[in-house]
Amino acid sequence: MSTTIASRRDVLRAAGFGAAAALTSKPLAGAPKTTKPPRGARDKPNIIFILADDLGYGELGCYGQKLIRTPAVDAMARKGLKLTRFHAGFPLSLPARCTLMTALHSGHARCRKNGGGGNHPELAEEDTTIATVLKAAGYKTAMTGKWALGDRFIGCVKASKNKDGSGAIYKHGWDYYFGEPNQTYCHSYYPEQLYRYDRYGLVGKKTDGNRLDVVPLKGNRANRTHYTHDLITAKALAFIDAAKDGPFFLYVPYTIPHSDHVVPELEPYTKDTPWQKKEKVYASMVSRMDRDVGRIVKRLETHGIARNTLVIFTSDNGTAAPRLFEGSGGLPGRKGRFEVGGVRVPGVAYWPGTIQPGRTSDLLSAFWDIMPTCAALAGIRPPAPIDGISMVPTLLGRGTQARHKYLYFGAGKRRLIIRNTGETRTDEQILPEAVTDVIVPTFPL
Ligand SMILES: [Ca+2]
Repeated sequence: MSTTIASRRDVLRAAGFGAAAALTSKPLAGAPKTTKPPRGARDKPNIIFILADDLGYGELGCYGQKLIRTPAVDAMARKGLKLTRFHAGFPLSLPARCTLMTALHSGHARCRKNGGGGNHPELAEEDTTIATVLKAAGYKTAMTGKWALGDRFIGCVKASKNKDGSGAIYKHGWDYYFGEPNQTYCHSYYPEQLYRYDRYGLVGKKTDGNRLDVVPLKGNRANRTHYTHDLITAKALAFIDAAKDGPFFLYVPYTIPHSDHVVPELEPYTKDTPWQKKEKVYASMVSRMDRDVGRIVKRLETHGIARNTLVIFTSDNGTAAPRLFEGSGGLPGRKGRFEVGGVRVPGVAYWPGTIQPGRTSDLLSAFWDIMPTCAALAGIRPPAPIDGISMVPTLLGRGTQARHKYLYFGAGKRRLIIRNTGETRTDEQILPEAVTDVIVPTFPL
């Protein structure tokens, strides 16, 4: 396989990928796999990454939302760092998550379309994810919610799909999983089953390491007993309880507030709120998500680990909210559009004692920066080449922050290039380095 990767990388370098590669730390043969954590950061902090689904740039109070109440995330922003030019990887879920997991933008990443039904693109086995990197650094790794990057797995109750796919969760660095990995099925909030995987028995009964087990929710579609968002939160909290001695990485890819637009209770938007029903339902979903983000932060305090845990809250693409809420926050475009409003998302980082309260940064940044940021905090070298740049200097407010010249988002001829200050090249000059064959970075273990 190494021969294949080397030859691909040579081809990519010839195609102009060298500029992007130069932004990353390139692994050397025989180089140690660990590096020192950055000054000012605690050694191997816990990391929690909470991802809302389809929450636009303007849907939180701390980003100017006037109607939907989001006190918990607003408090995180007030006590932490608010990014004003942070971007999802793509204006749609699946390719955005691929950029997040692999630190490659959509001109280099594996999955460049959303797919649908039974035809979703998936990760290849040789792709390195954030979970793989942090696991190599000694972290316990968990995901509760929407994986989306591989839904063929052993254990699936649909017999026709009961086979091992290259994007199966258990092949990509996770110790624990709970949720529905299929990005179409996961949008039912009252399904008849979910799935779990717990190869070390961290949260409950140990499971086989190479399959997902069904969690039956019989009668749930009719009886509406188990709202999946609530279950996802409960398992996230259970993992924190189990892994509190750290270090751990918890990825919470919520399915909320994506449609189906349905919620158990309309509070806090009562019958007196002069909105349409669908607007109340939507706002209730966002406020429920916010409530549960608050519960996650509270749980850290309960265990006395808040000061040793970085919590990042963001969303996977632009808004799909009812127009009443002006979810793009005045930006052009929304979910699915290659415009700024399709990809710019809230980005809140909370880490009491390390991130100074009340800060705002306009650093041009995106999903592909998350892996190298986590790797730097964990003291491990990320794979290379990747497109991401560590944001640690911005989080800590110290050190020299490397900067992107541009951010690239695209699929075929639909594309968006967001230039940073000082980048004056035309699209035609940028595109040859921004769009290549799939990159397969090397990650020496
Ligand atoms: Ca989405």
